[in-house]
Amino acid sequence: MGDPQGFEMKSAFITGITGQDGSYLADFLLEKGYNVYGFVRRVALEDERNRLGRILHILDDIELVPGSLESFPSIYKAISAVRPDEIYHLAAQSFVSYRFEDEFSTLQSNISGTHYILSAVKDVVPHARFYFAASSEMFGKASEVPQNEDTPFHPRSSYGISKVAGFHLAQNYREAYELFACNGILYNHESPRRGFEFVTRKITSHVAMIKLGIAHKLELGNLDARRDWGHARDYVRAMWLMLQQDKPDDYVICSGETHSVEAFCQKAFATVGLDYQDYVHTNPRFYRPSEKELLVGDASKARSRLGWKPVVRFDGLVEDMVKEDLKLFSSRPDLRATLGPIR
Ligand code: NDP
Ligand code: GDR
Repeated sequence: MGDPQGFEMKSAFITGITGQDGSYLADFLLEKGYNVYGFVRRVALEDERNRLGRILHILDDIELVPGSLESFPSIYKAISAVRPDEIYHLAAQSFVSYRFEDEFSTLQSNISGTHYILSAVKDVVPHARFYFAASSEMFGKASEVPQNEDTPFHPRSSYGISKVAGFHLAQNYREAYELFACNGILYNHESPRRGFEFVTRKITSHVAMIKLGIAHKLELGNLDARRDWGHARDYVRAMWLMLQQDKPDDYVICSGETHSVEAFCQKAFATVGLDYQDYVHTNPRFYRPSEKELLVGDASKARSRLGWKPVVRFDGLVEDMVKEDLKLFSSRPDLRATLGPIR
């Protein structure tokens, strides 16, 4: 597709565009002048308000293509119709669950979905550039701290295993078929668009609801668990930078510092003038099996090769999330009822 001056606009195909990262990436690419296409489940198109909430503001500027990660024909058809220059494969079952019943769907969607997309890209647009959303969960029982691109993988959840498989699929398509395929090994990144089941958003949504008097306590699992947290807006910029290089490669993207869940609570409650100790309780239901290893990354390679570094630091992230949740729950107190039991 071209613009009136004859400048060739690039097209980007994003799987997972309805999620946190996909929505920020779409904002970012639109600002750069891309034609943006999003691969979405058909049910999402029938329930815009609930399922397209993160991209409602850009619906007129993007094109949505229906399909599912479980269906190779739908993926092949979508990529053939769009013929994108860049593919960002972000769709996945992304919650790290240790529950047995989640194992099958996580492995099935995440591994086969990635395989189907790579295979379609190889056949239809072999010169396109491909990004795979890999994860720090691949390091799992990490053998060193901090982790970098050379740290061996030792995943401890079906989610982590599915991401290791996706990582190797992308690497193999790069080596065997010369696809321009990159893996971004991203550590936790959060934002006001984060799903409510993840710990940061669980905390900030409760801080807002408690401040507004529509909730009275917050139940969490392990308060000593530590994470390397950054802002999603910074991390989608890294995805794009990877695909603009001369050669495809793999990169760790992280803040390089860790904070505990308790520190996140302390900061989030303090932002609205409350003491977290008055509201936070632990519940064994939210504990996970052993999390002894410290996941913290070393993004030196991204810094030197991509010129990437995060702009938003821990305090700014927490404040942004609390501020936006206060606005959200002030205007929509009914949302509390729709949240259900947050994991
Ligand atoms: P979200 O959970 O917010 O979004 C996941 C997206 O995947 C949604 O758009 C969802 O669609 C889509 N999806 C899930 N299953 C299917 C399916 N079967 N068919 C089609 N679409 C599907 O995740 P994030 O935005 O936070 O993360 C993006 C990617 O980055 C994921 O792959 C995640 O594993 C990975 N990642 C995330 C990190 C983080 O800290 N955020 C860190 C490292 C990696 P729907 O809305 O219809 O459910
Ligand atoms: P994570 O994110 O598993 O790291 O996966 P999550 O926010 O779910 O957990 C972070 C840490 O908080 C501890 N925790 C709790 N977690 C949740 N969800 N609920 C609780 O009540 C609670 N209490 C304590 C957890 O034990 C954990 O240590 C995210 C996802 O985005 C993945 O897709 C991504 O790959 C990784 O980050 C990097």
